[in-house]
Amino acid sequence: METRIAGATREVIIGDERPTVLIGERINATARKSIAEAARTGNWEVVRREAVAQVQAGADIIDINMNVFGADEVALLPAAVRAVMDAVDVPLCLDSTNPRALDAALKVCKGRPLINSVTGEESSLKGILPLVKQYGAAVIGLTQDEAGVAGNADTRMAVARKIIERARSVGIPPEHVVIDCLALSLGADPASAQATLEAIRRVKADLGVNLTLGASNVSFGLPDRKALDRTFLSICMAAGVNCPIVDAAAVRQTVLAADLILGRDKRARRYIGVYRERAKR
Ligand code: THG
Repeated sequence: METRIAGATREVIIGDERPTVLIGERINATARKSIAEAARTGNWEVVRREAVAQVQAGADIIDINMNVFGADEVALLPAAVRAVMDAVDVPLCLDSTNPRALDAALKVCKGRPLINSVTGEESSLKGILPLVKQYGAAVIGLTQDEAGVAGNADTRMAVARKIIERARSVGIPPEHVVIDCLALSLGADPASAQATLEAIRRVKADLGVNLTLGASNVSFGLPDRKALDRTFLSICMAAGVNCPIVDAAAVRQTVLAADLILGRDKRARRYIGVYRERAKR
């Protein structure tokens, strides 16, 4: 199955036979103080620079999260979209659960973005899917619902299936739905990574859709986070994740290596190409 995402001039195709697509996570006002501060003060130069740096580091799509406590996301999200589109031409991933903020951002966003995200909750399905349909966008479906983050692989599968079916019922094809099986902190529950992996394998085998993951969630509260993140990401890629949400600079080498090992980099073209580029600098 292939998911086509597009920016103003550039298309990105997500698919199992293809190199892994990296969604750059660093323009996130919820997770990063420097971005929250830039958003609050309207310092969009910081956001533009972060977009350029991520694309140079290998990000294929740029995630934008403008959910700052006490600020107006309906104004900030479209402003950030404009800033990022000024700086780079890659497709965007609009990271918001607020339908009004998404609608305002979709109005100014060029190409076919990814909306991040919808869940299995009724209110989310009703609020988000009509926007996905109206703008011809693609959407990330999180495997969580009214009962919370779905615990085992069975319940996560059921939520994924529900989101895909509901999307289909309003005219959104399965290739426009990318599922996130949700990584949780290994520190909080040592069994959580295996539950995520099992869900990834099941969703891939039974539903065949493309899969994203915010893989760095596994390392919260643990030492040597980078090693844990990289190792977990590689294992998730082998299980079926093909468009993770990541710090591109931190994981690029791991992803290039894993793609080569997993047969997603024919004749090692990308692996060797990136090495040659680096050697020139
Ligand atoms: N799934 C989906 N979307 C997501 C997530 C997911 N979006 C948000 C998040 N999870 C992924 N994005 C980020 C962005 C930034 C950071 C982590 C995840 C980050 N974290 C630093 C840390 O954890 O140490 C914060 C420190 C700082 O201020 O720099 O940077 O799972 N679909």
